[in-house]
Amino acid sequence: MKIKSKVLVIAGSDSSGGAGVQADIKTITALGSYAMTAITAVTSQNTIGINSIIPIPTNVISKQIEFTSKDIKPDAIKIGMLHSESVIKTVLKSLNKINVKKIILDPVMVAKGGQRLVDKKSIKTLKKILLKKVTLITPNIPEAEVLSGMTIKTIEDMIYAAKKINILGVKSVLIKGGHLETKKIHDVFLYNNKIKIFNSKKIVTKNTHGTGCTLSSAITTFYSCGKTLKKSCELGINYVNHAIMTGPNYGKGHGPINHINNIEIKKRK
Ligand code: PXL
Repeated sequence: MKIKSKVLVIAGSDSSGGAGVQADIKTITALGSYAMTAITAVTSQNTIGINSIIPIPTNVISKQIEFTSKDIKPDAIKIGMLHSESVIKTVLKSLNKINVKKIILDPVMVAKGGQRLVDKKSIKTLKKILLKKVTLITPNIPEAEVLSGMTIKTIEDMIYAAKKINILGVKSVLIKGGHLETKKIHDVFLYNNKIKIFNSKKIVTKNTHGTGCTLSSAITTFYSCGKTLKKSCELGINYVNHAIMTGPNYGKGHGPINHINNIEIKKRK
């Protein structure tokens, strides 16, 4: 199989392999592209919870981004866990040096088990300086509430919040509706002042660890290959839904999803 594109991931490591950089590499690889990484922090965790988070020094983060990209230029960048203000500032500085246009940000705030992955100050900084650099942001409902400063209970609220986040300077917004108590899942996509709602079946399972990381990586990969952002979101959502449906049911807590579902689907044909 020929490699279709190159994607740089700036994110944290998840030792359990279901989320973070591990989910990103698996997703990008399963979708036929080449993954590179800049690790921001190392977490020790399993499907039940997080044991520790060790930050990587900011000069090491910038070296990973700049030294790698100088040699192999990424077609797109996916950003995940940025746990502190200094990390956000460092990442922005490096992004300004490498001139890559397609940047997707998953504004990671808390893990599935409820533990905080970033400090409070960093969210303010992310809103203030990083969003202007970003092509698409992919918050879930709690993250969209923090970013927009409003409570979200309905699809109309999601649309209003997307508009509020758009005004902060980010070009497009995909708010994931999985946390709302609706029959189906509705993901709200705002781009060029237009709204598109993606509807999916709700899959009842506790095994959803890493869905956010996986979705943003899948979207970045499709987008890096030249698909439109709207099509990339549609294909990314589809990929994650299949990954949830075929999850391996590992661990005693929130287990991982099946990143190689794409390969499986092709084999069956
Ligand atoms: O899913 C959010 C997330 C992102 N990044 C890292 C994580 C997690 C959740 O556990 O560990 C490194």
